[in-house]
Amino acid sequence: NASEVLLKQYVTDNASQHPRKHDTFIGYGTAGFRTGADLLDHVMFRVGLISALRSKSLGGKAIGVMITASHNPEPDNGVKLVDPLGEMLAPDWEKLSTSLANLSDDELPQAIIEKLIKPYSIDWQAPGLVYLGRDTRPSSVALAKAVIDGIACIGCELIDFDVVSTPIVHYLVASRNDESLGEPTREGYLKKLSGGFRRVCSQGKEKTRYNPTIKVDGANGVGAIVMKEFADEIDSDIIKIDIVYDGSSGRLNHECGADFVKVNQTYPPGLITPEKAIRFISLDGDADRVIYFYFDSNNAFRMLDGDKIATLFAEHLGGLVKQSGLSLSIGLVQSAYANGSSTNYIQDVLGIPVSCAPTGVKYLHHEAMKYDIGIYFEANGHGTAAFSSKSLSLIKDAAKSGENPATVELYEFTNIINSTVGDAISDLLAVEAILYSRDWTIEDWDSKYADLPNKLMKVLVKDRTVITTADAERKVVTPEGVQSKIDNVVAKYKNGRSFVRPSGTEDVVRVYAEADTKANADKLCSEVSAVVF
Ligand code: NG1
Ligand code: ZN
Repeated sequence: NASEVLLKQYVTDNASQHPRKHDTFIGYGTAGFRTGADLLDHVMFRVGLISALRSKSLGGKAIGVMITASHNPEPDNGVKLVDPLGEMLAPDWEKLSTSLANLSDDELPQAIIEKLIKPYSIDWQAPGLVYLGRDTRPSSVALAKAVIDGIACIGCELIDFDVVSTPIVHYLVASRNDESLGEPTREGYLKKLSGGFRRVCSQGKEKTRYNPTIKVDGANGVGAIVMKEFADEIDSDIIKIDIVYDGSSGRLNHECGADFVKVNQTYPPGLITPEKAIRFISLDGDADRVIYFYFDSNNAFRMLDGDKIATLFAEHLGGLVKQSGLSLSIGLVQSAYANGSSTNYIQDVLGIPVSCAPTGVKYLHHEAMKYDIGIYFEANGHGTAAFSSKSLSLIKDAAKSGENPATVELYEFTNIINSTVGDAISDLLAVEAILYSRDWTIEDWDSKYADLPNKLMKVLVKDRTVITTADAERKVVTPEGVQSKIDNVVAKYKNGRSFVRPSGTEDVVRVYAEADTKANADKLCSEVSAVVF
């Protein structure tokens, strides 16, 4: 029909501005499309098309597009789509995105009709809305232009938020589609989180242990920019925020940031004088991951990762729920990378149920939604507490009278916490508010349980897809026989645990091991790698 002919003509004309210049296969993985920035121009144009049509297929609801390669090196880039509730893209559209991204320019126009317009009965001339954001990578500017061209080709409203963190894009999309979540502007985000934080941190009696000074490692990325906005918004009597790796000189994620600290289990080398008694906080390149660290009285480096943050959230929010007398279920979701000690602490000491989901926050988020308050974190510092709409309205109503301080505080945590997705700065504010509320030092927090020494290795293989797993990635299914060999090796180690899985974001296989000592964890990790490869 005429409308289809017209659309095909538009796609043909505009795609020629963003031709597919190579035939490297690029798939929509756990973090969207992610690879070298120079391979992505045509993918971005197509993502523009897809995002506009996704919005139109959902009656014009806002859809998000975020251009970033997160913690990966600066020359990489990537893009992911955000669905209307602020959640990750629906799985069928992930598959469609992969298939459309890898077609030739000639095949594309007809495929848009056959794979999107017809099966989803999309009126491509109906209204649509896309929210666009990008990180600070130099390549993100041109790649954003390609997305914009794709959106314009379909004809769809676009709001471009320029340089912004990934979690802000999730918040903006979610609040645009559900106004009870807050005002759908950057200002609205800042005001909601900082307001809750300020109110919690000006309550209660004088603090004797909590030290309101923090040093934030912005990974030389957008996190530094957003953190600066919060520092301007929050009175320095409440918290003193010093930002380092703010992007003024060093390269993005280079020897700094949350991934560097977590993977190397050390502090960024540029922090020349490790100061005692200060909390250091490393964000990643798009500000959705956060890792705490400090130097203890012996000047030893101590790291508090996503598992430590998750347990702190669980302990505090769990306590507030009890004190408020509200009937709300609370649970915690981890991935296989969670430290065994954290799992034991949450289950045995806190008495809060724990479940394990496959790597990737979308799986954790999904599992967390089974609770009224579902806390989930990856060990690498990506996570949040997801409040169900039932819990949000219950807490809000109960807090109105102001009678029970625990209920009021719980309500304020629903403002501080970006419930749509892991958000480094929101998590940081929540951790600080909890430490303040409990009048804890970072040592107090750290002393709750001791991490088992662990090791994470990357192994380069010819074809990582030969390894398949089950049981939330904790057991190898193929190649056959590998799992029993791993079991035999693990059995030799005290507190030993190890697993192997193909990465969803890099062309490597990851091997994880933990054991009673660091030397044993390292040894177990090498032994398991040797068994597999
Ligand atoms: P892969 O590459 O699938 O291991 C990594 C992280 C995930 C998640 C994704 C998305 C580890 C071990 N894996 O996934 O937790 O954050 O990247 O960014 O940290
Ligand atoms: Zn990230």
